[in-house]
Amino acid sequence: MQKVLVARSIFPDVVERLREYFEVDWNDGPALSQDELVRRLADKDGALTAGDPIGAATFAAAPRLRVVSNMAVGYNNFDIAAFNASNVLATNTPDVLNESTADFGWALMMAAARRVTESERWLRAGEWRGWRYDGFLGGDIYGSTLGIVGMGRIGQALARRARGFAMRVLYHNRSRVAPEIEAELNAEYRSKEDLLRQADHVVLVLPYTPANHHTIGRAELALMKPTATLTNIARGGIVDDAALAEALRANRIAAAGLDVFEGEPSVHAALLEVPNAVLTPHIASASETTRRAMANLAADNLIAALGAGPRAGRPPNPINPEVLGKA
Ligand code: 8YV
Repeated sequence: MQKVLVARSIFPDVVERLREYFEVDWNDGPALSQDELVRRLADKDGALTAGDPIGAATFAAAPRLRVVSNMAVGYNNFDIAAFNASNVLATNTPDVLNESTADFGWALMMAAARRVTESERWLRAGEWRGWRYDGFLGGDIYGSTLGIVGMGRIGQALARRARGFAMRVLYHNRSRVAPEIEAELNAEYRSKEDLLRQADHVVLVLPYTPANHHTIGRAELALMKPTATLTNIARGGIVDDAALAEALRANRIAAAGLDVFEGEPSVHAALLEVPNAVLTPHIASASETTRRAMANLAADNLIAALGAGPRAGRPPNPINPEVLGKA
């Protein structure tokens, strides 16, 4: 029987599905250290990960490994060149999280603009003495300008929701999306700089790549309106968190909504101190339904890539399909 490692705590019934086909080594606890992960992969044919770093060092120590299935759409934890060099298939879980992640982007953006968590902390601290005309004044969402950086599937789901708020939608992306999608979303392409200058609410939904490191840093924050908000539901490292904390502290922008951080689960100390940041622990895809769909899709990919189940040999979401059949 083939052996697989489930490197993370996931829904037990999904692990049971895997047990129908494989001998499963399940790490139902905190994330494994890199050494422990490599050690436990040594005799495995496949693995299910969620953000765990996988690259050349893993493959050197795991000669049987044929597939690593990431329970995430983002796969910046995978060194794809190393996967290709070792003929290991990488898979991810796109699409099933688009709508929940877009919902959460809106939740963060609205909470930041209308100071939801800041005013709640104040209320809970017993500071509320009565209504005031100027209590926690924020910025409007309705009728404002939304700027989406990264117009992939999640960016488009975000844009679709803007219609109900009568927003103007600007976007920036590596390349323009098809004219019919621009027309459907009523979205206008801008350079990153123009988008930052013009948007009232900027939302980041682009993948992390070395080229996107600190796409938003001191210079970019300086372009934004002092009344603007910045929301990051993409990846830590896309924003320079130290520069952002400084901009928030000095009120150079109004507020931020952040679900991802450089070096998470650590959060930059200065971000923890500023009142105008809404901070959540990487939960944008975390609706019950969506996380179940992601876990099941990650299992489908693993089962199919190892030649089992109804889609044997045809995993639904190969990232590097060129290695299929080579292992
Ligand atoms: C994952 C995410 O749950 O899919 C992604 O890229 O950011 C999240 O939905 C997380 O990355 C764990 O793998």
